[in-house]
Amino acid sequence: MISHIETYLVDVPTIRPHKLSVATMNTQTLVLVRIRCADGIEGWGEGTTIGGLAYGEESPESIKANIDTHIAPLLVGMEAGAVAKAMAKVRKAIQGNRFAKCAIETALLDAQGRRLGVPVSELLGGRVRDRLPVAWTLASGDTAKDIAEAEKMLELRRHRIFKLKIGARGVNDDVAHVLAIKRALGDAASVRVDVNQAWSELQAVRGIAALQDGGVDLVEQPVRAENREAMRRLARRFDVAIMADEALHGPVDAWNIARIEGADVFAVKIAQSGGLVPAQQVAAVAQQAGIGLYGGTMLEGGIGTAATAQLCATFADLSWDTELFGPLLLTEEVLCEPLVYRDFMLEVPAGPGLGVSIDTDKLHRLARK
Ligand code: MUC
Ligand code: MG
Repeated sequence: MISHIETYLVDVPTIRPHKLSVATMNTQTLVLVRIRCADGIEGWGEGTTIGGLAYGEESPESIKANIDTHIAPLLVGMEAGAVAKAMAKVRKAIQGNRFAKCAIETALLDAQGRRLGVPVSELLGGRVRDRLPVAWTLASGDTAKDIAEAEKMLELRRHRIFKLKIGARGVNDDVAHVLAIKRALGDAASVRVDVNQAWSELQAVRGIAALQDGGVDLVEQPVRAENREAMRRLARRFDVAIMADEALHGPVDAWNIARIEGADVFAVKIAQSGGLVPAQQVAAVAQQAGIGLYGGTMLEGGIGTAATAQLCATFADLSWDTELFGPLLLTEEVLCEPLVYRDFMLEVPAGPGLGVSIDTDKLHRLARK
């Protein structure tokens, strides 16, 4: 039986400013959920977002408040092992709030995996891989600093895929910045960009043409999420891969984008999709439609990152890798044992549930009072 649901906000400074077109992050606020069950088992989940309300329509505070006030009371007293039943109740009673739902579903699956002695990947059908390639985001805002950072990552054998955050400056300045980095790194690295919706369609046509010529491999969410027709036209016009991110709020969006051939690649995000199971459905739509998969992040800490890793481990085809580097951008760790990044890969935890354990003393010290 589900007996208690607790939520925590944890403000963690980033290792350097992280500049996106929509926000500059100096701290990240982790939203963590603990579900305690009457059989003594507990599960952890995460529903972390980016930049307050700058990125999505849920804020850390709204996620916490809506779990505490509206979702937890629906679940307390329900059978803890009946995860699908619990989530069906939540999805029927609660509109939207996908990040909150993701945190809850993750915690229930973590608890159930522990109960059964299997990793969450096995509850999702079983893993086909134990290691995931991990991209790093260059977003210091300075070309020379970004090049030095990328070179360090290559030398450490931590990352050889780099995603550049653009869209805050003019198109020409952004293109010059990206191409300088691509020239410096050469064929040793895959260079990709994320515009975070900042371009008009005309700016996108100009920007993508230059990026494609310069050897960039992928362009993420160049235009507004709602502008699916523009995404379709860009995907048809260019050979370089066009990826949908903010446009994907779960399986129905995935279906509607796939139907019009509105992207070449989907960034699969568990929180944006509303949980691990809907995210798996997003991936299923993509695979049936011949759309490539990429394991996306909301710059979560270790819990959300482990959860996405458990899901990505079940994807038969993960042609565009992952960006599960969230914990590496943060100055504090809430896991007892950090996730293992080695040889350009993240190792998918092998233990029961998410395969990670939480340092609760540290969490209580760091949590917002
Ligand atoms: C996004 O839009 O993809 C993921 C990596 C990163 O640096 O920012 C995010 C959000
Ligand atoms: Mg993105």
